[in-house]
Amino acid sequence: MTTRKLARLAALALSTLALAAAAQHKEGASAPEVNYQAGTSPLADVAMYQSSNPKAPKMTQAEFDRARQIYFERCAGCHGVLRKGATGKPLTPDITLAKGTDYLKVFIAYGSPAGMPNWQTSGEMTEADVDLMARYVQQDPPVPPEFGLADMKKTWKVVIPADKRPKKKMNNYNITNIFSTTLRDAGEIALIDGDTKEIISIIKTGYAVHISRMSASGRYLFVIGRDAKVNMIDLWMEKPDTVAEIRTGLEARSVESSKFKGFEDKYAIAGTYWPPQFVIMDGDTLEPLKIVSTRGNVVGTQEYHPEPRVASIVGSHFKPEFVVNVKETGKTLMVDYSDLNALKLTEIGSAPFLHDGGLDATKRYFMVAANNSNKISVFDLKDSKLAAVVDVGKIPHPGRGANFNHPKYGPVWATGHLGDETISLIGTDPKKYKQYAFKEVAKLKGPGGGALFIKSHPKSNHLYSDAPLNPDPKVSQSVVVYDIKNLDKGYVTLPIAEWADIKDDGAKRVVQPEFNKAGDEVWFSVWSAKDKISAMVVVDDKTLKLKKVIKDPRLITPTGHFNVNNTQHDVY
Ligand code: DHE
Repeated sequence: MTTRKLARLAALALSTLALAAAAQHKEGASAPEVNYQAGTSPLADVAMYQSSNPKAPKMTQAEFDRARQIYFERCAGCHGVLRKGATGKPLTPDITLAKGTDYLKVFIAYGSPAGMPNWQTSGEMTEADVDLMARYVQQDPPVPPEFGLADMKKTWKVVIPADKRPKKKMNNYNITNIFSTTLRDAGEIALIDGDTKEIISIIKTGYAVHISRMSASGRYLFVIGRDAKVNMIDLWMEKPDTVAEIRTGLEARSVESSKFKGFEDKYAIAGTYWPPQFVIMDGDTLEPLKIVSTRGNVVGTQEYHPEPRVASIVGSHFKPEFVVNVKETGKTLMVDYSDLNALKLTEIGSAPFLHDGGLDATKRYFMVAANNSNKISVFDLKDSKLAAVVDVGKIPHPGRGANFNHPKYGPVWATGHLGDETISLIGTDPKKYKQYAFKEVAKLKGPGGGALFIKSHPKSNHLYSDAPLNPDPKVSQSVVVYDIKNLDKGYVTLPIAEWADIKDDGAKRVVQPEFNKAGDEVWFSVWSAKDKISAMVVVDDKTLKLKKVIKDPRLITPTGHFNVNNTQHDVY
């Protein structure tokens, strides 16, 4: 095809697609939103059967495998493992075959206003890659293997059996103030002593490790990698280390442990993106006990979804229940674990694209972002029911959110947004502040979109918000702080990356405010690529002045960091 013909076809294709896309997403997604959700998937390395469609353009096995790898590295995060569509559009052969190779090539090369990146013109894919991908998406989507009990058991290892573990704490660390820091691209965590700011140890974990959670007793730390590997780390050991590990699937993001009275440390749970399921495990050994699939029907349309991913999970303090959020179907499952053989599930629908969330200050209400629906769903964990669905800004992203007492509205929970500059405050006290309960009572203005995490602490008068995905480095390399008693005054900016005094040209994105146990320090990661220098920065919460920079060659790509006490007791 000549260049002119290609350009004409591009213009035609883009205008048609822009209309279709605009109908699907009211406004286009920005580059940071797309890049964030289109993260690489560990499924890229999983061998899959070449499922050719006889009507589709030919592909050799080598071409198919290469395209499949690119798909899982670049595309699956938005379009779904089975290409049924998630935050991106569906790409199944019934749709793609009708478009044809040339049309698809233009779309992939130039992108769309709805958020499809311009893979070729941005230089991220070659013309040959684009041709490969245009042919690939017309084949039947290959299905990754399931991962059942037998697969889990093959990967399950009890490194130190429960009866060989220490009977009491064997180290002198103040373990309640340890920070478990994700070293994302190293597949490790760093345990950092919150008192001395020294690294206690670096522990090997799963691929592109994601979050850490604590057992109810505060002894065991659970860490999950994107490859669904769970490490259970005993903080009582002389040198804390892994005592059990398991892979619970092929791709995952969430892990939690049972917190209800009488069930402390009894169970752990991991949710997986693939296969779409969760597994309840023995809290001492990680032995997999009960697997439950989350495939099902989407709230509202009631359409079947073959791969609804498990997003956040929280352990209820009110009942023997895990609260499991199923992303694409928009369903929250209250999983009663008091009898695993007669497992009782209360399924509550709210809005699709449930992602991350946290508890209110009383721990009775769970607030979860239905991110691409621009809503926060609120669940009452005492009565196991939906309390409200609250409209907020564009793509809420709270992490676990932040709780504080608002001078006028009483107790509120806050979320920032990936897609706009606002912070939404939602009232959480239906007794004393009934008129404000579960309503968006105020919006604070921040420096721009790209916010991921927000934090406060019962002992602090401050609210901190990061914006690591903001395109302006001045914004992504700093955090903003609000004085809770004077919210009208706006925010002050802390130049965290500048304080870290890193001499190279890394991205230095400042991510995740996290308090120490006492609530008088806030820790931040300064996150650069794995071949660049990163750091942790500690700020004095009272004075908002720099307290300490932790630099160490072992701190490779630090992102999330979890204070033991605050994670154990859900303080945020
Ligand atoms: Fe996360 C929490 C999924 C990208 C850092 N992330 C979560 C949770 C989910 C999730 C479902 C809630 C777990 C829970 O509470 O049980 N994250 C995803 C993705 O699907 C996404 C968008 C793309 C991907 O490919 O993984 C993604 N996340 C990121 C990042 O790029 C971040 C910024 C850096 C990193 O380490 O990968 C990141 N996610 C985090 C952190 C938390 C998290 C630090 C825990 C927040 C908390 O305070 O609990």
